[in-house]
Amino acid sequence: MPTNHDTFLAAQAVIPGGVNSPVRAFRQVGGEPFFVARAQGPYLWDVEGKRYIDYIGSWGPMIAGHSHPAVVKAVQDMAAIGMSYGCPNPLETELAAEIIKLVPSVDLIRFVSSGTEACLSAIRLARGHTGRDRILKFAGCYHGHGDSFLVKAGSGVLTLGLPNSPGVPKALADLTITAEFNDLESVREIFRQVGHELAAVIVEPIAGNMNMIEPLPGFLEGLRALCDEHGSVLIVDEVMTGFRVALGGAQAVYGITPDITTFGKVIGAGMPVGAYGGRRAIMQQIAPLGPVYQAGTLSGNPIAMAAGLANLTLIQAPGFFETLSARTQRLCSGLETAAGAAGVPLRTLSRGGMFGFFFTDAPSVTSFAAAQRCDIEAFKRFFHACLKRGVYWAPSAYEAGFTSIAHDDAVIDETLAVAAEAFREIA
Ligand code: KE4
Repeated sequence: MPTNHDTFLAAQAVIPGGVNSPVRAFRQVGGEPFFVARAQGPYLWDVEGKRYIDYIGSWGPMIAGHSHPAVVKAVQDMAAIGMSYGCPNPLETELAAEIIKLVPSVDLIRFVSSGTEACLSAIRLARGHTGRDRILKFAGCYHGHGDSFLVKAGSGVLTLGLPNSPGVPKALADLTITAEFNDLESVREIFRQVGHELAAVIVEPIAGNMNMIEPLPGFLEGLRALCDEHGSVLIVDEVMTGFRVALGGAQAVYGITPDITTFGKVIGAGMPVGAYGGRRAIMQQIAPLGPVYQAGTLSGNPIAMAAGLANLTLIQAPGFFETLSARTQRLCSGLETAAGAAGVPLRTLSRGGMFGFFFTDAPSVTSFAAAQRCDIEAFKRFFHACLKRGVYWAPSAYEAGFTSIAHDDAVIDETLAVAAEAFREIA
């Protein structure tokens, strides 16, 4: 039986860092990543046969649990009659209609193959629609690895401590202005100075790439008002929060109406899918209807569409989000209780099937700076103390966590028992 270490060495011989996405490399937490052999429900098994309770779920898509039978059947049935056509197929229309039904702000939607592609396409569309070049994002937020976004980005960029990525032309990076999440005054000031030049504001409605930080009351509403006042496009990046924090996404939770919404993860159920959609007046400018170009060989891939449709059917089951939310809340309150019993300061929060926890005694964490002041070393120790006991959190203090409907009460109880031991170990 191969070891994780040998598998990692083999991977490093042919793949940069041995991984196809940097955050998987355990660089922030230390140690070496394990390599997954198979997954089922809430569990991963590594190549050595060790089982983990998985709180990443492929970074969000696996909301119904790994290899849900309905999703697997949809993929198998579709694969048997075609893998990819490069021609339109009815499933694209079905999935588009399903998303539009669930997200009223979307009149038209275009499928792509990743969240990155969705976000960079949305920015291009906003720039084409307004004729403006500048965009505004928030420090610590992550919208994929498109050049315009690798400016004070979150997720893996933050994990690796890369303020900005080399290779992004300065002339392009200079067109990206960053403000502070939850600091509406910092946004107002930028609009005062260059509002007439801003093509778009792009925001994660719940920041999930600097750990998890919810919007303060009035923050998202303020962005909407400023965009209306200055003729800028409001892009709400729901790649992570879409169909994850609520059936209608974060925009349903906070009552915000984007001009464009980006999607990913859950709508593909683990298959490569992203999407961007929004108001007809904007979306109809996308080629071939309009002049803003965007294309993709595998966009609307039938297997990915079938998987996404199966996932969206599963999450519309009666009580799905009520059950998912209740279990995630129980996980978080149980973590706080266990940490408190060990004298470890911990704050948690959750919304639907998304959660975060911070090693801090601050009453709450509502900014990127506050997230960076938390005890990262304590997180690293806790991460490994849990990992060796079979519970797998995101290998970075700057990521959110994800539950699935397969994380039943017994799985939550097992997790909390492991966490209690881990908190005692690190106290
Ligand atoms: P992808 O290109 O990775 O499919 O999506 C980019 C993206 C866009 N917008 C938001 C809000 C996102 O969270 C992401 C990707 N999320 C990270 C996890 N924080 C993906 C994990 C990884 O990079 O390996």
